[in-house]
Amino acid sequence: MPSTDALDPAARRDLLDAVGPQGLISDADERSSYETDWTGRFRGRTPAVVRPADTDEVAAVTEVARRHSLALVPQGGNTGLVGGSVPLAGELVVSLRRLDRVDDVDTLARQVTAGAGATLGAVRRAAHAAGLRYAVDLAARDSATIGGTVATNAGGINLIRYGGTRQQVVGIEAVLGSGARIDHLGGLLKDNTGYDLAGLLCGSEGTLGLITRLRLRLVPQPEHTVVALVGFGSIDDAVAAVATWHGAVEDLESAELVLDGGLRLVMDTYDLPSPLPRSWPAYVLVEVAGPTDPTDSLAAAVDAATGVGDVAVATDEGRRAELWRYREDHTLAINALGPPHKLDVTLPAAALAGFCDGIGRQVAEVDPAARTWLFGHVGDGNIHVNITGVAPDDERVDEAVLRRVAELGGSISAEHGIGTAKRRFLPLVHTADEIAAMRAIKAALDPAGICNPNALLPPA
Ligand code: FAD
Ligand code: 2HG
Ligand code: ZN
Repeated sequence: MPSTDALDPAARRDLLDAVGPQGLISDADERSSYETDWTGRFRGRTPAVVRPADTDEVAAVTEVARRHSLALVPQGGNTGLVGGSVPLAGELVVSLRRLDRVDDVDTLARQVTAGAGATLGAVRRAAHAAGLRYAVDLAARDSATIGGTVATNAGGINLIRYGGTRQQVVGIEAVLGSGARIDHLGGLLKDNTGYDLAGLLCGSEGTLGLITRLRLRLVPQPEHTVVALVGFGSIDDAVAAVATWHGAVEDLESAELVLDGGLRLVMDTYDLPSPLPRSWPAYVLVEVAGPTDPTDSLAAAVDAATGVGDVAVATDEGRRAELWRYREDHTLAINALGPPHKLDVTLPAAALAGFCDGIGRQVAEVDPAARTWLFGHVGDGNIHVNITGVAPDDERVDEAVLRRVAELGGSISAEHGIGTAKRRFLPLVHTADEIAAMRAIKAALDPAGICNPNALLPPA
């Protein structure tokens, strides 16, 4: 697929016919925020940003792309962390953000239909107003779009309880690279009628088509929520405690690991007070929510854990949010140090603590200037390895971490996806036959290869 360093006049004319002047951004200043990713590590260039207003316009744009052999990068909120949403090879950016309608919540079915461009926050607010909750949540909630979260199969802070995005999608509308439309928004919970196309598009990272609308399941709102930040004497103790809470604590919503270095960075960057009287090598932020007050059962589980130090507990919303800041603001605080390398990995339970203990040293052996930050969804075995002090295009530390993860039987992407950043490492975790099967699916649904051709699958 040729890249589109410049758009030829005929293609521009056809795009204008497809989306109208208000749907096409050519001005360099206006394009720039679509060309650089959230971390600042991945910077590309696009000849134009196309902003279709509805599904018909999305279909018309793909038709123009096929006619003129234009590669497309679908883009939602551009909060992706693996370089998959920006035009690194001169692709056309297709922003889905104008498809932002959220329909009335169907309280009987406990479902809602939303346009791909609606933010996660907007969907969550609509569900909340109807007395329900959309179960996926993450810190970029007010920028990330529902389409982007489905395209990346986003995980987030509540996966431990409700599953990831794929588990919430009960219907999908999309325009495939071939031009074929998927229109399956019925939301039937039992629908055993062949290939799971919604499941396939979930996590496809824009490589098969453009997602335009979604039908999502909603869950009840909990009546009581309690958050605790628990200090531990070691990472091993923190990881072991979370493993026991898994079975013992009913209604466990989140279990997030924070280390002392990261906590200090957040405190220093945002001038926050220390959350506990003393500092500890490791912390777990744990949230429990249910129909009855879970404070006592959480306190009992914390007391029973080994290596527990100080504990801060919050039940009211404001204080809970204060405690969450120490965890959620890691991403912003690390970014303030310069574009990080982000490796979002899962480890098998038995390898988790050892990996966390040793990986910083291994990175330093590869590049003594590198600094490693670890945090994340420890309850799911998912650790975010952030590395600062390394040039954006120097992949030696990425390779060392991902090879170590693969040796330990882990995954090189727990939740952010493969994007462009990790595509060359996909063979570490998939066989040649598996990658060939993925290529065959891509070739069948996007035969002209117009959809995000430089993401996910390794270079041929
Ligand atoms: P984009 O970044 O615009 O795109 C991401 C990918 O999806 C690209 O490959 C793009 O081509 C494709 N895409 C986007 N929209 C569509 C569409 N409509 N149709 C087809 N393809 C499409 N991720 C997690 O999993 N868990 C977290 O806890 C989490 N926390 C985060 C916290 C912060 C502060 C930030 C900045 C990011 C976080 N992320 C997290 C990463 C990011 O928010 C998610 O990957 C999110 O799902 C991306 O949504 P988006 O709309 O920004 O997609
Ligand atoms: C989170 O869990 C996100 O906060 C971002 O997935 C992780 O910054 C990161 O690496
Ligand atoms: Zn995460």
